[in-house]
Order: sequence, then structure tokens, then C-alpha cells
Amino acid sequence: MALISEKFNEALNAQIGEELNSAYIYLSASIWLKEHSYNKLSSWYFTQYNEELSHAYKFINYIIDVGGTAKIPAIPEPKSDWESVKEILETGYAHEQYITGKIHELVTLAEELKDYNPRELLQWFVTEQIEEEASASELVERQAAFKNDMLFDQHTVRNEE
Ligand code: OFO
Repeated sequence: MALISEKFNEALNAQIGEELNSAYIYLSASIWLKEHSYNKLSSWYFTQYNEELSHAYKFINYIIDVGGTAKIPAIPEPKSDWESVKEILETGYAHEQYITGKIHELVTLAEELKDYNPRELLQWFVTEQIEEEASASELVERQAAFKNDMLFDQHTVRNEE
């Protein structure tokens, strides 16, 4: 017997879509940045793209472990006509705040359903989102301090998790 309800399985499948949507947004940002020669920022977002794929896998693996059915929903086409570095960074930060809300919704739903199995998984994501928001917000603040995007790019390093 599956150790996951249909309702929670559906919610996790939707979250797989959110993580892959995040991946698409960051890959699209990485492409635009590379096209505009912001190579370090492009690499920062490419690493973030891969991290989002790993987030999706975490949910997929959990669903399989508890005997559910993992499904990938349709992923919307990401924005590609970015106006500026600033727009990308602000979009990234706002998006992480949105994702934090989605993770918190899953925590609430698991509690409502009295499903205690995903506690460790969800706590990992709650903690991860603190880091995700902090690094996205730091990029926004650093870009504002630099004023010159090319110089900002040259001073961008990603501290690996
Ligand atoms: Fe999956 O953490 Fe960003 O979106």
C-alpha cells in the first residue's frame, strides 16, 4: 500500500513542476547573460539551473520511495526577452519568495493530512529556501551597489553549497 495520499501526491507532482519551472527561468537567464557577455553571472544561473533540477529529483525520489506516482506537469515557456541584469536578479529574488510560499503550503498540507512521512524532506526545503532567498537577495543588493554591471559580473562568485 502506498504511504502517500492521492492529494499529497498531486501536490508534490505540482511542486516538481515548480522546481522545473525555476530551472527553466534560470537557464533562460543564464543564456541571456551569456549572450550579453556577463559570463560569471551566466555561470551562477547555470549552477542554479542544475540545483533546481536536483530539487525536482528530490521530490521524484520521495514519491517513488513512498509508492506514489511521480509525474511531470507541463512547464511554461520561460521569459527570454530580459531587459537588464537588474530585471533578472529581481525576478530571481521574487521567484524564490514565491517558491518559499509553495514549500510552506506543502508543510501546511502535510500537517492537515496528518502525513508525517515527508517531514524530513520538507524541512530540508524549508531550510534550503532560507539560503535561496538570501543568495538571490544578496545578488540584488550587490548589483545596486556596483552600478556598473560588467564590473559587478567580474566580481560575482558563487559560494558552492
Ligand atoms: Fe528550488 O529552490 Fe529555487 O526555486
